[in-house]
Amino acid sequence: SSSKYPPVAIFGVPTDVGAGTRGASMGPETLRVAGLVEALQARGVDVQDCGNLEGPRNPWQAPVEGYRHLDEVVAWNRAVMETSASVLGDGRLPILLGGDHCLAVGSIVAVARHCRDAGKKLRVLWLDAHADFNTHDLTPSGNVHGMPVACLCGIGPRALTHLGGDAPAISPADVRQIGIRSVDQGEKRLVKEHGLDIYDMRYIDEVGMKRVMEEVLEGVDEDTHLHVSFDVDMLDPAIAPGTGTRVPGGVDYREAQLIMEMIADTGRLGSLDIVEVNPALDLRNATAVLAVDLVESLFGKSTLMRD
Ligand code: 6HN
Ligand code: MN
Ligand code: MN
Ligand code: MN
Repeated sequence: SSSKYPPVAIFGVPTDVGAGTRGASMGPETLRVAGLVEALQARGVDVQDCGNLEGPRNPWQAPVEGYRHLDEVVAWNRAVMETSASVLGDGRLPILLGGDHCLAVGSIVAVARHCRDAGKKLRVLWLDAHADFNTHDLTPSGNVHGMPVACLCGIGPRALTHLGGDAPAISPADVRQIGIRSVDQGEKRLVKEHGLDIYDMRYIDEVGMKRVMEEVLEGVDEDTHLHVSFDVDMLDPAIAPGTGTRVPGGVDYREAQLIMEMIADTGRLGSLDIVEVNPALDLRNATAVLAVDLVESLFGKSTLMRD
């Protein structure tokens, strides 16, 4: 095909076991209804839809030792890791349709191993209102979707930190976080201690998204694999109301487009999570439709006259 992108495989992960609000489990189907597959095909991308993974139901329990539903979270993440690994092994670019953000543990563990085997440098772009760097004793909620970055960096329950065998899967130096505006108090201390690179909303306001993305993408070369973990709550709730942990003052439409277009320009996108789409909280599927629009830009659709 004419696409500069590798073939893609999408898979749905219909669960909200890691979240504090029910409904992200309906995310995969709502992204399909919004036309994700057709949008990618219109970009010339070869798309395979692997359907949805299966896993335990949401038991909706209070935290146990600081975690809600840890066994269920681990079961879903194991399935995600296996699927992502097999998609990468097939030479396809995995797109995870969440589901809540705890699922990024499985997806990034698989990507990190793939990069090690292929001798590639991994860079994780974490698009989110939240740092997702909590631990069982810092978390205000016990919800594991607030912990995946910490788990990937080796801080968390052994079942998640060692999901892929060895730990840590990644280093804080591999991560760039964009859109952050809600970090819990203890979490903030831990983030600073580990030197996480956070491009928060204040910084975005001050220097502008263009410079933010230049800094985020600095050093990306032909040996880099970019993993984009897109929590739709990065977006301002006015344009993306369909998500469980809305925080005012988010990334606006043009800023979001610029993020995606500048990532597309690198040609190094290797894997993608689209998480926290919650149709039960949405208005006429606006959030999924916007997510699809942004994915088109991530795959090279541009409003520029020059192409
Ligand atoms: N997300 N920091 C809060 C918590 O409960 O740990 C919110 C986390 C939200 C997580 O949106 O992926
Ligand atoms: Mn998140
Ligand atoms: Mn979030
Ligand atoms: Mn703005």
